[in-house]
Amino acid sequence: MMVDVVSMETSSAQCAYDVFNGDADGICALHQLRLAHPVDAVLVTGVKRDVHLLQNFQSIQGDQITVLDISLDANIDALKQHLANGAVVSYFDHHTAKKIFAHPGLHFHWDDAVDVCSSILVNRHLNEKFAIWANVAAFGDNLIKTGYAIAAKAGLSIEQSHQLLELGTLLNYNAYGENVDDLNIHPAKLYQHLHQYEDPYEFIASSSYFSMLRQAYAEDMAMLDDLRPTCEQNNAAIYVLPNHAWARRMSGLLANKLAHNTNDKSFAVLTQKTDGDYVVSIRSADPINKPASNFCSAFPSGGGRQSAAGINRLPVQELAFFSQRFFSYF
Ligand SMILES: [Mn+2]
Repeated sequence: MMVDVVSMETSSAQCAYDVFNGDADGICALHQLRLAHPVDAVLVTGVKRDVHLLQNFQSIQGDQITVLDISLDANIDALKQHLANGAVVSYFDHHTAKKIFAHPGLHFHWDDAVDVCSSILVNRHLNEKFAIWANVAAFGDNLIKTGYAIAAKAGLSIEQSHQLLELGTLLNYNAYGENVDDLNIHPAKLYQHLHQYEDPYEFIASSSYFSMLRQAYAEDMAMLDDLRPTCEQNNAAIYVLPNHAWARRMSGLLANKLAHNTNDKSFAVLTQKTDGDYVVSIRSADPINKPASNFCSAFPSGGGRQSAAGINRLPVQELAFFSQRFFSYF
């Protein structure tokens, strides 16, 4: 559970809740909204993959709930409960929302276009008042072309665009981990600190959090440089990462980096969870003939897309079986 009661009314009076993904997009979406409309709210957030945030607190009649950058489908039951309690919900998101329904208490701002993120939806809602933070978020959500397009429209130089790209990358990097203990900075703390800066360049120039993240990211990246595959054949390789916080922060980045650097090899990155089992990321070098999603769906907690897929839990005793199947498939 990652409820973060950072500031809470002491009575049972009505409350405001700001519920946001702990990544760059979630933080920049809330930052823009609260620059425009300051509210003293309870902050509810977590690691990037912790998207079931609406179930983490109870609401009462008249509560104001703002939800940013987490899927409606993943929160449908809790959302219905909050609306039934009489809460008013403002929701901004770009993830799956197949279960959307109409309700007088629900204000839903949604677009799943490939060049949209939640911060861009908030930016539209605020008539581009703090567009530069949507720019940071676009870079953070890996919408690189969109990020450069927003920067060009704002007349930013290449140097200025690169600074926003680095900021987005670092805010996004900070959200990766199995739980908040793996992170360099708790996302609620990071948001509160960043919220003091209306100008991202001032944050880059003077925030100790920014320099801390820059250094941590460089150190984690250096750990990847020394990694060698645990098992390797002509068409495929398996990397097994140790049970360390840095490995849980970097596993997704490693899989992307390997796939980016080599296009004739498929990869499996296995990261040990705190309980000893593995999380698996697969990248296929031949997504049409050897889809990663097919390989992963043969495992109970597996799934994903043709080029990139994963297994949420691979029991440690199935490692040899996994390795055999992986090399025979790829
Ligand atoms: Mn997002």
